[in-house]
Amino acid sequence: MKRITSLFFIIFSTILLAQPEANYDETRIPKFSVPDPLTSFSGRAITDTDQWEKNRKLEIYQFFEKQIYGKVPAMLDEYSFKVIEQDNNAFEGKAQRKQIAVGLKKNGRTLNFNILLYLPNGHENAPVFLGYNFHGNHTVTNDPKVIITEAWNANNDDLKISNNKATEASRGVRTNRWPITKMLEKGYGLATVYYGEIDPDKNDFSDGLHSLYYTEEQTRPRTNEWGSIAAWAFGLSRAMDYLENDTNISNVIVFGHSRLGKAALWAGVTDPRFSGVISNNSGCGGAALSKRKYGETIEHITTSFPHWFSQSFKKYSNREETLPVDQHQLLALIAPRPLYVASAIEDEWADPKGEFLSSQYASKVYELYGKKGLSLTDVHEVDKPIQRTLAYHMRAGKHDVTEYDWDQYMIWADTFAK
Ligand code: GTR
Repeated sequence: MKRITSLFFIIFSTILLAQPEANYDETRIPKFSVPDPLTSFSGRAITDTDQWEKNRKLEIYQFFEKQIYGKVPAMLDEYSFKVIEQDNNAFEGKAQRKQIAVGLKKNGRTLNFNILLYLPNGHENAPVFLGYNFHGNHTVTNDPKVIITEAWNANNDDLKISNNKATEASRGVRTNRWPITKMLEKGYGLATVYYGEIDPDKNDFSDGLHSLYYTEEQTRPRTNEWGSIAAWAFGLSRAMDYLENDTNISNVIVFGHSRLGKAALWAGVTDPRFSGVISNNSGCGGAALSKRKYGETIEHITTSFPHWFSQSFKKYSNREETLPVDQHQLLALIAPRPLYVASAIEDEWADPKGEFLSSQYASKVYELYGKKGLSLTDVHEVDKPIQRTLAYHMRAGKHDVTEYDWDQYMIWADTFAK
């Protein structure tokens, strides 16, 4: 009997979790029209930045806010910052290291997260990259002083994380994604936060930032309220609250890879204090067009990660044609601030071409401000970065963040952040 029950369970869960196959064939992409960033939902043409800002930008923003990422229900009651560790001679004298404890308070409940900050010595007023890491601040460097996170962590054998807890064993396991010495030598600082301290990445709303806001009977956000991406974006803004008051920092460029690239884009849209935004391989629900249905689709993403978005986003699963917006308009909401979209040619799941087209279609809005983006005649080629105010590159290789990516970001940031 036990065996029959477990057989049923296996069959049932396979049916439930079955994902449609992804399409990787350009000839099978549905015919679709790209919603024009410069024509309002009511059909009016937008011809200047004033009309864009007062009307069109707002209606696009509100759509993404309610239907896709979800609304932040309210501001916090209180927040606090405390430098809990500092060393002015970190990284062989190249950097000042600070670890800052941030406390967020709502309805008498609190959530704490730590910012790890390195600032380049010898540069008085440095630009800083702010980006989440996937497994803890201690994974981005071998620096023995970096505090190990206590928060829930996704198990990963390669990164030596088990029992959902980070330990000393995972110190420095992700240094490949964070060329900190190079950043410091080039006059950039780095601020990083473990995203799991804001909201653990699991389909469970009982913990993390969301839970601070609940009324007594509430167990999850309301229909149009925030999923995890919006919560992570909110966390980036709270880190910014500290960084903007550090007199050694000139400006902050928000960065993110993959799911954290989606969060970086939404943070860039919702918080104009970020002077630049970098989306590294953000794919579906990030920089890639949804209507192409190439690689990961809304159906895939809302099935595997139902907690990432507003519950309303599911309505568009397999009904992309009914979406009055697409992700190029998310990019356009960042204009005229510098934006870098990066893909990797083997990262087909994230649809590199969809990210390139999205960058091209967003560029209209940059042009409205007299800024340069991608033109419709630009070609999509490997390792040929196109660096304008809206910049793009497609790197050789897989879904990852590499030194090549950072080299491009720094060349580009040199043009506006210093
Ligand atoms: C994948 C997901 C992608 C991307 C990626 C990541 O499983 O389907 O949208 O976010 O995870 O974050 O590494």
